Amino acid sequence: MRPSTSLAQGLPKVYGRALFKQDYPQGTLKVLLRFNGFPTDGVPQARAVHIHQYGDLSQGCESTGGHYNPWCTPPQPPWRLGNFEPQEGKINAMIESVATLFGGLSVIGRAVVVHEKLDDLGRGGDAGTCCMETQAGGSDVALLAFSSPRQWNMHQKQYNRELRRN
Ligand SMILES: [Cu+2]
Repeated sequence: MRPSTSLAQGLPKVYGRALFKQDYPQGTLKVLLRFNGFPTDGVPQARAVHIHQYGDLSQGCESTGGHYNPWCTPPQPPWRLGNFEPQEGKINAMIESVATLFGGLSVIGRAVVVHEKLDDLGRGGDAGTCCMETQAGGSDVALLAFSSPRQWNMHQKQYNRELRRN
């Protein structure tokens, strides 16, 4: 994860990793989010983390397109990874997702976006173009690519260590 190139001045720059693990096509997809660089002063702002359609980071959030939504009316859209509130400038979270790393609907090659604000779960209108709307003000982007199990194992250990500390 690195700051979007179209990030407005004065917005926090977020770094870190979004790691996805799914052992077989019907298996549960686990997502490990480890980000830092959020403001540590004031009330923490929850952030929406989404999967966007294109893994094109050339123009930051803008070139990642809308939300990756391969199904028309899913009960739980796979692009919505959730809202996360930073603690002491960090997000350290493990979730399960209905997205998949297998087959034609795989999210590999797409983008993970950390938005400046939280996702109001559709109450604010069509979130499909959130890069172009108010949430777009600040976002940080990452490309979903294959990696060896080393990354997952290392970050899972760090995740567990931080959980124990809090
Ligand atoms: Cu989004």
